[in-house]
Amino acid sequence: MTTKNAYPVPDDQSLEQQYTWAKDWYGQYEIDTDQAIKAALQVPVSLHCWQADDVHGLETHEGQVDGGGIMATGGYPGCARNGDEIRQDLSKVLQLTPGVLRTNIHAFYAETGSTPVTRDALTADHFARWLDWAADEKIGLDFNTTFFAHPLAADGFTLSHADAAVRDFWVQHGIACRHIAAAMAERLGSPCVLNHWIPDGAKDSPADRWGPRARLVESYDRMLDDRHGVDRTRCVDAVESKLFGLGSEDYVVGSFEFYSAFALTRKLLLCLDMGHYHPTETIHDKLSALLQFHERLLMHVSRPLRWDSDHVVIFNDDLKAVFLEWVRGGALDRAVVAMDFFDASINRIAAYVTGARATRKAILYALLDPVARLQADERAGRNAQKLALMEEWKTMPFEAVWHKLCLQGGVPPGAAWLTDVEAYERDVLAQR
Ligand code: RNT
Ligand code: ZN
Repeated sequence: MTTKNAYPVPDDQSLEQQYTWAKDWYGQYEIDTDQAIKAALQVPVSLHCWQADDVHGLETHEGQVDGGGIMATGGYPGCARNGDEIRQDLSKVLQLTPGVLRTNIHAFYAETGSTPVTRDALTADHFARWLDWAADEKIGLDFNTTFFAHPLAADGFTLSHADAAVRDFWVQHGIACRHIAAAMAERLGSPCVLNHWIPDGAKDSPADRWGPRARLVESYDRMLDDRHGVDRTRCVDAVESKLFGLGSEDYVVGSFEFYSAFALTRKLLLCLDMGHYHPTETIHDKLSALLQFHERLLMHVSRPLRWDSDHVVIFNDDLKAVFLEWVRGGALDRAVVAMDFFDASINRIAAYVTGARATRKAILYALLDPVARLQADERAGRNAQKLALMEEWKTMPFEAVWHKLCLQGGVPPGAAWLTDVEAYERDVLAQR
């Protein structure tokens, strides 16, 4: 063991020895750990930009309007205050997280200088700095319409609003964002997923659940009309459902049923956020059902704690179950993975890295699963053997393979990345 810092990791030689042993052990079950590492590193994970600044956005000139139930709690020092600081933080996260990463930005992270630009008039020029940064980092960008934190969203309705003028503003925002997403894809040479989430809903006992949903269909259809000339191979529209939110406890217009049917009929990507269901409901069982009909699914990797709390993602049973499902169905290439959480109560960079590394870890864990063996046992009625093997798998020498993935991905193994984050906190965050 080297103990040159507070977060010791085994030396390179011990790591190599451990890996050789683990490789052999998994190999006896016909699992190729080298292959698993290679495949796990290649799955793109889209890093959300909004953990860096507690989902504030950059529209300072318009004045911040809260709303939509999106609120990071906590007051840990070091919050990013502008686009440059957010990008600086994200670059640090990219350095400490293994594998292919992208970055996911929200429309209200536009940088329009001293000229206020309304959301329906945004263009790719307002994201020039993001584009330059992404090109520099050699990563792709994903994008999101921002239908919250705005005076025209303050009464809880946007695309489904009863007032046609309000709906129209948001439709125009959607169209503007679709053009921006296509431009991002063109510039960076990789399709851009444009996710749409709206806060629309009612706190209590709506007398009309039908009108808003009918209007929502109509608004989206206008927004997604191909006559706007948006190239769908570049801008990949996704829609995200939700069960309830702060201020929309009784009724959410864009519910799961609404969007599953809508996405299917309009050939859109359906987005499943891990925190958007009943408190005891998890998403892994939904995959094999939805994927009979959908080509791909977008996942918002998040962690609900008693409610849609957006806690930092950790390597827990829910996360493992989700990626195991993708792998057991031979469908990992149909998963579109994006992170969505925000915690302002701890070091924000550590929050990012913890969540992103946990996500990559769960992908690797799933790729080391003895799927063929488990499924053969099940077919043969050897269910006790199947269950016992699933249990044994939880204590296989996974750690050694994870360390190896980190080394191959060019990032520190173990907890050593915390040394970097602590230095960054001292030198950068504490100076803000
Ligand atoms: C809200 C959705 C949505 C947002 C981001 C900021 O409940 O999860 O994805 O978290 O768009
Ligand atoms: Zn989400």
